[in-house]
Amino acid sequence: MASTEEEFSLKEVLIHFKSCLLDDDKDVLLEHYLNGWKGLVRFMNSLGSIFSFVSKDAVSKIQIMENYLKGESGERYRSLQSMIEYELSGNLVDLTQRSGHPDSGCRTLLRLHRALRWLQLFLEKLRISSEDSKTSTLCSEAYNDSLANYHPWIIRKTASVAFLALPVRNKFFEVMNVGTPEEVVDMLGEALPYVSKVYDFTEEQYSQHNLLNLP
Ligand code: 1PX
Repeated sequence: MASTEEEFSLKEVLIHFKSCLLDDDKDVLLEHYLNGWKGLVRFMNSLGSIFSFVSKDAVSKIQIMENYLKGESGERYRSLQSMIEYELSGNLVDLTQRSGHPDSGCRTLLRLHRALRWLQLFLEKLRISSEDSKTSTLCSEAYNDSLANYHPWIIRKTASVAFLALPVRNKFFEVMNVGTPEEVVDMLGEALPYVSKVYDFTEEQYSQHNLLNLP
């Protein structure tokens, strides 16, 4: 019988980013968004403990969001738009410095949103990569063009060392458990537009409400 680890496919993870798009791509359902992240973290954990410092931070942010979803105002956290409206109208977001609401849904999700940009860039680089491309280079280029801009030197340094431990391209594709390298490339081509739509919509909402720099 196949083990859970063997059944785990990156395709099933990325599907969550398709199913979180609501109403003609005009909202994002947070439950599916977080399920997408949980699957990604699981994938990252399967790469080894070198990424556990990343995993811990991602898990804690997912947990903060899930607690809101499970809490008494859970219905207000059903979608991105309803969360933003609820937190802003109730003054539940620290806009200039962390104080009364240090872990608002808006600031927590913003961290995941910035990481989604890294994921989008990295997956696109993998999709168009050649067989001899170095995963660590693709990953660190994607990181430097996105998340790194928000991280202090020590985290950037730690991340750049961890990237060196990434498996080579074909091995990395194998871990995704999608099929042949060609099938992986096709799957990425199908899934990435949804990741991009989720990213673009979230970016637009945060920009409209002036939330892109939440402390
Ligand atoms: C086929 C590819 C699939 C790979 C899936 C990998 C999932 C990666 C999940 C990354 C989630 C990272 C969330 C980071 C959020 C963040 O920016 N947090 C920082 C700021 O938080 P704060 O609350 O203080 O404002 C926090 O300081 C972060 C600490 C941890 C280090 C983050 C390094 C991110 C590197 C991302 C690349 C992961 C490489 C995985 C390789 C597959």
